[in-house]
Amino acid sequence: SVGLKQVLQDLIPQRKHDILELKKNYGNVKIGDITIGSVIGGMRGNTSMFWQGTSLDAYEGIKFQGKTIGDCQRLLPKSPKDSNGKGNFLPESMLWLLMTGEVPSIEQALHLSAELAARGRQLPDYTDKLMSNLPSGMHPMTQLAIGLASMNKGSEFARKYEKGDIGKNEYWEYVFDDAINLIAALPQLTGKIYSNIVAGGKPLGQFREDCDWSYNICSLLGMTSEDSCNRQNLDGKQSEDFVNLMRLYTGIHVDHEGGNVSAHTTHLVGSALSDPYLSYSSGIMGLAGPLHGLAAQEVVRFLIEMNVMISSPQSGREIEQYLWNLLRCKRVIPGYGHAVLRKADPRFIAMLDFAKARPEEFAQDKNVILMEKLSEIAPKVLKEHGKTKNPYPNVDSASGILFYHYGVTELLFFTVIFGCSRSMGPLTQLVWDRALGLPIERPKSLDFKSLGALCR
Ligand code: FAM
Repeated sequence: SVGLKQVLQDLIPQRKHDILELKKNYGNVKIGDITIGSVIGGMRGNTSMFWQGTSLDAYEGIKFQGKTIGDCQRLLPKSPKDSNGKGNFLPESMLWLLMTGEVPSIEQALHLSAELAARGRQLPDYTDKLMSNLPSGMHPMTQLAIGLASMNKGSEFARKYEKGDIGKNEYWEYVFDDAINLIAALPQLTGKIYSNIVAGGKPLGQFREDCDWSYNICSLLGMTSEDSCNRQNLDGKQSEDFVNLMRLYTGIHVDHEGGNVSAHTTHLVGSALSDPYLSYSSGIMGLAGPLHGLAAQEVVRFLIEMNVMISSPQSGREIEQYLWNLLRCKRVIPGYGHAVLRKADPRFIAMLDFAKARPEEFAQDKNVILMEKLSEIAPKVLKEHGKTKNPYPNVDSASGILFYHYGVTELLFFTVIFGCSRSMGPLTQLVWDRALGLPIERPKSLDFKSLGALCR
């Protein structure tokens, strides 16, 4: 079938059987020990979540249903409209892979893309009005969380649950419909937020039902040479490159295992049977934190500030000095370090490769040059400093500065684009959570007294 829901319908009985078997036959198998260190240390090392779409290896980085970024770039269908065929895969293909575990055919990917475009044509009236009336200057991530939470008014799952006429076995179907509607609405919602920030709410571009999800995000930001006001006067090639940057970025930021703040929050809130809009809106609130999704903005600010202070972005000695000064002031080097990874994030490398493949475009961009140079110098400095467990660049090291290059310069806005992409992984898991009948999450907590008792 070319229909994602139908394919899931066929897959679910087997997976449900598998999870019941695991519970029945292996429910008491031990996975690891929980230490006091992990209880007071952000639960590091506690392997305690079920998450199917992606897995994260400290050295290999992210895998999407077992496939590396390189595999995905080779295997996942691209837009047939790409003029040179060298573009990035469609995030819609990635969504299919996450949901089903299978690489979609081009027909399946395009069918899903068309479905998202048909459902995403316009925002619900009430959300549109609400977004138009938000106070100016409101943080873009607050706007996104509000917009998403407001869409719970149209939640199929919440409506059916309230009526009391669905059984547990059917939950996933309505969660699926909400999830697809939510993802479909993100280009319009993102465009609305951006227009609130830069144009007093005046639309910046057209939504095209015959175009893919990422193209519509770009058009509604006013960043394509057709269909939008083309705020930055990008020529045809730049505009095509920007759409491909968006496909690349939104294709590889979809998910990063279950334990990160945005994914975990979505899953936790959803476990209380809050609908996908409320669940993902909560995830977005977590993504807004500076140690999580907001880091991309910090990196851009950092690169711009450093370029003012040094004589050239190629000056290794001055960069090194700048970093040491920062560390002496007990500040972190933004874009470096990771809670799980212990090597350069392959998502960073994919973004860097995007820039390297376009030497003429980026040759004069001091910030992009510095971003690249920094990735050679910062790991050496952090290793010598000796505290950071992962001295290598993380995902946020490159992405923001590439958007900045093309003219998206409103730093607080970057995380909204992250939020578009990140919807796909956690919402996939939410569908599977309900399909597999996973229960409400309720870990046990300990106070000082009980911890003390364990130490005696
Ligand atoms: N610069 C300087 N010091 C750093 C550092 C960095 N980039 N990364 C870690 N450290 C320090 C850290 O502050 C801690 O010091 P204290 O013992 O004095 O508290 C020590 O090294 C050990 O930390 P860790 O175990 O290596 O890292 P954590 O797992 O606690 O934290 C990060 C992980 C990502 C929060 C941390 O590396 C950081 O703050 N990095 C800079 C901010 C950033 O780039 N965030 C983006 C994360 C990204 F992947 C995402 O989620 N979007």
